[in-house]
Amino acid sequence: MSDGEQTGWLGRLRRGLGKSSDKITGSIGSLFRGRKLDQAALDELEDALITSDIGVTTSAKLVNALAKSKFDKDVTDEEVREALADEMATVLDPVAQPLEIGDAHKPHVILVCGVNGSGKTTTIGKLANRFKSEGKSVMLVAGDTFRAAAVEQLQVWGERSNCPVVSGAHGADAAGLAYGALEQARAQNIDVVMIDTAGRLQNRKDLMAELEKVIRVIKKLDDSAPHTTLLVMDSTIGQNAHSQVETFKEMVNVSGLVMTKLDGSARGGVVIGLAEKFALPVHAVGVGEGIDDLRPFEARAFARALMGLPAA
Ligand SMILES: Nc1nc2c(ncn2[C@@H]2O[C@H](COP(=O)(O)OP(=O)(O)OP(=O)(O)O)[C@@H](O)[C@H]2O)c(=O)[nH]1
Ligand SMILES: [Mg+2]
Repeated sequence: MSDGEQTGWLGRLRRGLGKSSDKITGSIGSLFRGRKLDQAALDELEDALITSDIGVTTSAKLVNALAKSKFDKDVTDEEVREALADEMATVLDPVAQPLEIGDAHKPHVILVCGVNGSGKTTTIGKLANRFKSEGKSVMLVAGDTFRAAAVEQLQVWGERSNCPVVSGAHGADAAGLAYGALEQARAQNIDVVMIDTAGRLQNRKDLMAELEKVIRVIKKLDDSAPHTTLLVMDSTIGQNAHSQVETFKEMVNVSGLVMTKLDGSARGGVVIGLAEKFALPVHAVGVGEGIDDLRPFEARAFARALMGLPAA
């Protein structure tokens, strides 16, 4: 691995995925020490993938694909990892879609939802910084009006990225706040409006209703808004991610995912299962708490990092 790769984005991704990768490659390594890829080996490999949060269906698919090319052959641990990385990249490739902000809508409204602590506010801060560096004007809306710390946290990110933050009085109606902000953004010719929302537990019907109301109300100003509805997911939750996506999809028209906390998560494999099950675009991944720690999701780089392989 070159120095540039160590310190660059791929190096960070590799370090970030280190725990997930150690978990999977550790089991593959112990399975394939001078061994034929027979049925027993395939079964054990499938189990190892399932326990790495890749999911039952996807693990079976990956193992079947591997069996096609390598069954009954002597394989090394590295060959298995290379072949799996290729298969994973094939699953991930269709969902690896960077978040594009076109010129079609001004402002382009991004609604950001997800359960408590998933990384919504942090992701908004990181995205704001990215959009600003691309020369766009950005407005942030503190839609979590109940938690004072939530507003302050967004304000800190607003200062860091030099973006105005619209907030309301404590307990103010989030939908009304979003409506007012959108009016302001139009008057000021703002390019991108990002609406932060309160952490929504799946069983909190009132909070879900609030989210629906925000959408209903902003549609009164622009019936095509929100143009992007991001679901921010904490990747450390593993398989629970599936039920979270399902619940949010029922409530709002989720247009894409951001997977956070891939650094330090041992459960990064979940991204592969989600890709296969929901086929939702994965716009970006969070690999740290800093302003630059949000990266476009790259299928091949991710798959290889997860398999502990150097970038191809
Ligand atoms: N390591 C790491 N930490 C992250 C990442 N994204 C967010 N965090 C941290 O996760 C914690 C929660 O992030 P927030 O952005 O406050 O999450 P939230 O979804 O806005 O939370 P609520 O507003 O309480 O619902 C914070 O300590 C963040 O710094 C990431 O990609 N990696
Ligand atoms: Mg928040």
